[in-house]
Amino acid sequence: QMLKAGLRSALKRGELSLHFQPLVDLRNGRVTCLETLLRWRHPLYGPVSPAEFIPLAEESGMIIRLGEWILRNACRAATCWPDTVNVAVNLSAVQFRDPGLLRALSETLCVTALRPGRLELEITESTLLQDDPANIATLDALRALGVRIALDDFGTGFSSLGYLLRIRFDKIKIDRSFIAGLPGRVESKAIVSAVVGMGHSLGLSVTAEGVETAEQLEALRQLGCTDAQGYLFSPPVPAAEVAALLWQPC
Ligand code: G
Ligand code: G
Ligand code: MN
Ligand code: NA
Repeated sequence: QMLKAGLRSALKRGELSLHFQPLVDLRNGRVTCLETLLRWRHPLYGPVSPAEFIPLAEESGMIIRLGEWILRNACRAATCWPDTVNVAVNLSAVQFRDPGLLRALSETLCVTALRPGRLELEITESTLLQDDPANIATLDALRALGVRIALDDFGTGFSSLGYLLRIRFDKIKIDRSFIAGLPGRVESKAIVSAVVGMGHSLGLSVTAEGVETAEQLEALRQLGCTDAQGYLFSPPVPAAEVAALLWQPC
């Protein structure tokens, strides 16, 4: 419809931009990574959520070109940050299944000269939903490039435990619906505690998403979570404001 047509010209007209939200190390308050979140300011409708327009871009196939644009600009931005700070990029399911992904990715790493270990690709459980051998091959090939893989929105899909058996992820990101119940709700605490324990036993770092209160943060510290992300630390900010975040530990 209207949005779909608008999306095609949005890139050309400069209506799309990248915001970055920090992940903070719970031991020392340092920013370990920034997650890239796409923003679209439509000339008539104002800000449109990626939750609304990414599915449209997937339907039209435009997500491939858009995804490459996001990757390139995110990697380019990260080259201006300290080498200890990684950049995370969300991969849509359509991008993940695209046979051109690996080539586009190695090209991006080459052109931007970003150290591959600084790029974290966030893949949701639902992307891996079909137990397809091709998924394993893709994940293996991505890891062979030297990039890191994070399992995003953990706990909201259905399939990831089996994948944890066969794939080396680097990070688990616990979905914010589990964090919302902290510190009071015993079920939330039990689940977060179990995921943190499992993650650490597997040698993975564990990030809590959607941390909004000091009480949640304290609970996550006690549970041994590796790092945290959420409005308590910072909303997603434009690239120009990242420097201020990096110089002001939480
Ligand atoms: O930023 P929030 O900002 O409202 O994002 C909403 C949803 O859109 C989240 O599920 C987020 O992962 C997804 N999203 C945001 N930016 C991107 C992006 O660059 N690529 C993909 N594939 N998804 C994104
Ligand atoms: O699906 P993914 O985790 O990639 O999406 C990140 C989404 O979470 C974005 O929409 C981002 O704006 C949103 N977000 C980031 N921090 C918080 C928070 O503290 N609370 C809530 N409710 N949403 C958040
Ligand atoms: Mn994400
Ligand atoms: Na998430």
